Order: sequence, then structure tokens, then C-alpha cells
Amino acid sequence: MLNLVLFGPPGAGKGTQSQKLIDKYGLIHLSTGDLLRGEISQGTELGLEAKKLMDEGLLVPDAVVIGMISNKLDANKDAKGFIFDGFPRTVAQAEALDALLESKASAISGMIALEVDDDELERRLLLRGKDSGRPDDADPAIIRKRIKEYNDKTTPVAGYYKNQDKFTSINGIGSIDEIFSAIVAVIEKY
Ligand code: B4P
Repeated sequence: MLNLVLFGPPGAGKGTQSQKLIDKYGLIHLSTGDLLRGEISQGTELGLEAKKLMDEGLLVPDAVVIGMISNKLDANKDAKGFIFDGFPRTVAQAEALDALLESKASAISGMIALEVDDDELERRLLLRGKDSGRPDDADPAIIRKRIKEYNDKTTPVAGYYKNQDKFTSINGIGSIDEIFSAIVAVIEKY
């Protein structure tokens, strides 16, 4: 089973590369950002709570996203594997994911981190904000807050996978196809 964590700051290309990886490997895509936006568009109570935090560029509580991932793992018991996109974003989420997979006799194969500098992230997200309708992509101050949340709370997750010898970093600047080839080269070694 191939279970991949795609890691990187907001705008690094996780969602973009996930789509290409699904096509190539037939994995189930679990993006906590997409799952949360789904709750928002359905107007659920969870979605209403999450929206306040997401619009401010803040992380949603661990218990909420861990619960969503747990439900999706249970609903896809026959999957060939999963791409975790935007999850785990805290060490507590990483520990919970390991426990969930272990209870299914599975494990993370590896984490691939996309490295992109802050100026390029801001440029990409503002560009996407022009037509995505995402409030968190429209305002440079919110984008900078998201990057700060990433630096404060999410970067320690890389250390968690480094300690397990499951971490690889690649350059996230270049054409989408060039970056995809670099990711595939890492996956082929798993
Ligand atoms: P996400 O939906 O995960 O948002 P993201 O990090 O901005 O997306 P991504 O990084 O996938 O975008 P991509 O690079 O593909 O999270 C949104 C919010 O949800 C968070 O702020 C938080 O509030 C909440 N949340 C989600 N998960 C959570 C969790 N686990 N715990 C707590 N809270 C959570 O795309 C960016 C743009 O770059 C696109 O327009 C794309 O076309 C462009 N692009 C991609 N690759 C490029 C390249 N090589 N060159 C040029 N442009 C490129």
C-alpha cells in the first residue's frame, strides 16, 4: 500500500501535484482543505466553525480534521493507498494518523516536502485568489498569516517524519511537470 504525505506551505503545489499523482497511481486523495470547504459549502455546523478560522488564515482544531480523516479511511477500506494533502499539519495530527493507519495494519510510506520561498507563495496564492473565490487567497495579510501558521505549527511535522527516516525534500519551483517528475522519482524508490 502506498501512503504518501505531500507537505509544504500554502501555495506550494500540494493540491496541483496531488491531482497528477491520483491519475498516475490510482490513490485516494484526502485533502483536509477540500474536505473543510465541502463542509462549508454544505452549511454544516462543522463548516460554519471552520470557516471563521480558515478566513482568518488559522488552523482548524486537530480533533476536527483527525475525525474527518478517520471517517474517510473507514469509508475507503479497499483503497490501494492514499495521498494526504494538507494533513498532517501539526505533530498531534501526525501522531493520530500513525495510530489510525497502524490500527489498519498500514503505515505512511514517506513524506515529500515541496520547498517554495515566501514571495513565490504569496504571488501564486494572490493569482489563484483572482478567480478561486477563496477568501483566504484574496488578502496579502491573511496569506502572510497562513505562512506564519505554517512556520509556527506545521514545520515541526517535517522533523517527525525525519526521525522516522521517511522525509524527502524537493524544489517546488519550476514547471508543474518538472516537479511531478521529481516526485515520481522519489515514489519509485519506496
Ligand atoms: P489548503 O486547502 O490545504 O490550502 P493550501 O495549502 O493553500 O493549498 P495548496 O498548497 O494545495 O495549493 P496549491 O499549492 O496546489 O488549506 C486551507 C485552509 O484549511 C488552511 O489555511 C487551514 O485553515 C485549513 N486546514 C486545512 N487542512 C488543515 C489541517 N490539517 N489542520 C488544520 N487546519 C487545516 O496551489 C496554489 C496555487 O499555485 C495554484 O493556483 C496553482 O495553480 C499554483 N501552482 C501550483 N504549482 C505551481 C508551479 N509549479 N508554478 C507556478 N504556480 C503553481
